[in-house]
Amino acid sequence: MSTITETILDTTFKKDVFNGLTANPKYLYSKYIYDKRGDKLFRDIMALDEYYLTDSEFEILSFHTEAISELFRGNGKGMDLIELGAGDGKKTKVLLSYLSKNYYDFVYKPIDISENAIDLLTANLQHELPKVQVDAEIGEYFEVLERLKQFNSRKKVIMLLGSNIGNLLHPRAIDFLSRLKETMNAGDLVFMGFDQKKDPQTILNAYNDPKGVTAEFNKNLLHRINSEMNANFDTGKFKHWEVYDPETGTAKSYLVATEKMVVNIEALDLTVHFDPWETIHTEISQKYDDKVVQWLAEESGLAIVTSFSDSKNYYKDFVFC
Ligand code: AVI
Repeated sequence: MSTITETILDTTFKKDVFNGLTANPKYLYSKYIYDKRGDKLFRDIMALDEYYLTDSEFEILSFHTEAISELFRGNGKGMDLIELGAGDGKKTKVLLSYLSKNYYDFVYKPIDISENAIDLLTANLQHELPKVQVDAEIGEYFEVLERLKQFNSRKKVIMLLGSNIGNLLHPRAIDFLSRLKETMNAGDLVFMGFDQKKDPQTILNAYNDPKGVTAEFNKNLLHRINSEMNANFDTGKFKHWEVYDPETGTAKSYLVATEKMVVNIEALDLTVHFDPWETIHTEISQKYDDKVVQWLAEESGLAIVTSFSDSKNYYKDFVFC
């Protein structure tokens, strides 16, 4: 890479886009989908009938509120409920409401990379659950995890809902879980959602809805590059494509160029050539079974305490210590 290029690539986002679009095959990281428009599209996805994950986890949290809250009870000094990737908090509110009504001494610490998501959530909680003490943080999980190490006197429960872990390949998931483990003291817990392997058609439908919301969500990567890096992607000439491998449990999203194209990304001083039907790999959404979760836990030094599933066995929340 020349010195001029290094000067231009002054943010991680720019570096990642440069590396991904000059690679063969091309790729972009799904974490960059989430700007204000991406957050809104994800909320729309969560409201889709086909996207069963939200309802399945909502059912688990609603049916097992008491048992889950009992596991969360503090050690007399209260508890910090730290939610990574808090989103809109719809599911978490079930637990927060129970915890606050049943006199649990706790602080809710939602952490999200999106300032917009945190602002919306904080305002909503102030309105709907004013008694809950909220201490929100904006940041990347790994950055924030380092800071979490200092919360060592009260019990910590680290929550990651929505099968967000599924957007990481297994080695990165193990790295992530290991770093979580490093931030934990005796008595601390992790409460984490894992979308389960199921009828492959159900999974494909969830990631390729007929209204095209997921397609628009995926293409938001290109919209963001257009608006933030002065690029000229014609998003209508890319097709959202989803595949699911029932053997590995990996769902993969692509954007496929439907014709030969030349795209200029001014801020990167980069011209990108697409052959017809060339792909950009954009996201993985891993689906799990018990053996894989057990393996991930063992590799990360975590132990499974228990798990909760919905009535269709579509989804599981695991508790680790
Ligand atoms: C945020 N994440 C867990 C979602 C998922 O299911 O992988 C993102 C998403 N991608 C397409 N639809 C939803």
